[in-house]
Amino acid sequence: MDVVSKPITPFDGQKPGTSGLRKKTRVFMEPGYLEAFVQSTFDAIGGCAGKTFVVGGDGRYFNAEAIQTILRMAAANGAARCIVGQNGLLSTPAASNLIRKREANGGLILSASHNPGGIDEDFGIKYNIANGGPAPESVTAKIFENTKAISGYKTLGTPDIDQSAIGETSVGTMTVEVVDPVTEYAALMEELFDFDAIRALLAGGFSVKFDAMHAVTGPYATAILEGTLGAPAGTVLNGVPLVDFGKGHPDPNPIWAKPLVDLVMSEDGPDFAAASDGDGDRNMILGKGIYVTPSDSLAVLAANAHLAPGYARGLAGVARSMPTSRAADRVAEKAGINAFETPTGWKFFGNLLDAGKATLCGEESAGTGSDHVREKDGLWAVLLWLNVLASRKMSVQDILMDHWQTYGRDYYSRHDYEAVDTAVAEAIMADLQSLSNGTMPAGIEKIDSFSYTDPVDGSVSENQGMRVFFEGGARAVMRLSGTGTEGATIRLYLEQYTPPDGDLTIDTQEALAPLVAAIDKLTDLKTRTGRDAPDVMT
Ligand code: VG1
Ligand code: CO
Repeated sequence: MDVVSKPITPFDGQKPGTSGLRKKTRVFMEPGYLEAFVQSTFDAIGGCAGKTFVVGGDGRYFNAEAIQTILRMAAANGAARCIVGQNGLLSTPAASNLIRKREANGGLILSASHNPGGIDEDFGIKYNIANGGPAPESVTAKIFENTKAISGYKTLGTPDIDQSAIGETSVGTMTVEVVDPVTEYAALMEELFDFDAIRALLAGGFSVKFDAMHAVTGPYATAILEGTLGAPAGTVLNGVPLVDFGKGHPDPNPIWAKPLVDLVMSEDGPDFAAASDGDGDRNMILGKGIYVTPSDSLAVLAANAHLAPGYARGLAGVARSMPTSRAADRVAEKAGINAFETPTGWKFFGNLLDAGKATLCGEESAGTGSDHVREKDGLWAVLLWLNVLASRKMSVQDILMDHWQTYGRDYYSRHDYEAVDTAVAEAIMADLQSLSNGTMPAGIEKIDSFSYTDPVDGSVSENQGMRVFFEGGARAVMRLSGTGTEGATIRLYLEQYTPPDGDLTIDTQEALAPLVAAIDKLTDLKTRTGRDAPDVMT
């Protein structure tokens, strides 16, 4: 095996964000760019000698080429085996599952998630550790340090492998195993859920639509929903993964999955509908005539998970990211189980799940998951909802109303201001930071900057977003996105609690309008960003 060492100089800005490194695809295609990050990663984990990695991605433009590069580099760095999804495809949760099931040392996942794909759109890569979860900050910090000092990378001069052929082949002395991306994941789902009950629900005429948005979940949803569970052909929409996601934003929210929302709001819409994102870790849940906010979905699932066989013994606890509404906390409190509030990003849930402190986790950004893997999992959330619906024999709307009548309702919305001038966005955050140290303006109880101490390893993560607590219980959170590739994205998270005997059926944006006005008064957001409305509201 002739290892080739190629000299290289560091690239600026290879700092992993909320979920790995994301850049414009053309940036990743610059000679040596991907290689510099991959070598820095291998060096950060103490090399590859004798190790096994899982490699796959969401199938976007440059996915297949990046995999060939990674395989040659892994082999040159001494890895023993790489397990690769057929045609380079692995959803993020399926990759997490494979890492765990096959006891791999880690994995490289290629995705920019919900960001569009294509030569002029976005690409991304992240490293997951042996527990199947995103590398913690201690590892990503080391990777970033390495990228600043890198002087070369190792590769081989071997030809590309055939990613479509299931079975074993080799790259240098390393074995490459191409596996069906769906099989092991589908088996795991069957262990967790009452497939017979879901089958009976569907056979009884309960109608379902799942929008895979031309992203990675197509093959998974088709095999499980239409195959194993017997949903009629056509249940899965946009089920064929495309390198450019059919030119869409594979982001399962009411803006980017509008056709699906319109469908459930129509007269003859399905009883239940859902969508997933580019890499299959997010989910959007809809019922006939209703959109379930991700924060509510987490709370409803926490209250009902015991109805699924995999969670029949109850939950150890529920964890949510800080900007996610406090609806899940109310369920945890009533059930007498742990509730955790972590910074944004799935990597912060790993320790809680590994330690058995939390069973369900969720983020307001349409991410829900459990201890079955160490990533959020879109299709899992859909199947858990279907299991709950099969068991409770109620509509989505009735389940939600029943939930609010028990726990009260946290009216919730996120407003995004995209591609804002970075200096302006940073100044808005800095001003909020200084406000937190002064006397509180009228109507505001407290402003603080969220900092998290991991209860398992004691690591501290500071500056994870500004929180504004209003008198009367409303809360607003502001933070800058760590996944964007252009300028800054300001995320404004708004929530207002109404108790069970309050008005539970107000329009969400109407319920939150006073809060929006108060935040604008506090930060002068609209004038400073030059926008009269957010780009996206979810
Ligand atoms: C966003 C979401 C966050 C999520 C992250 C990765 O991050 O807000 O909740 O964990 O994306 O999800 P940010 O920093 O842009 O707010 V995914 O599906 O893009 O891997
Ligand atoms: Co995603």
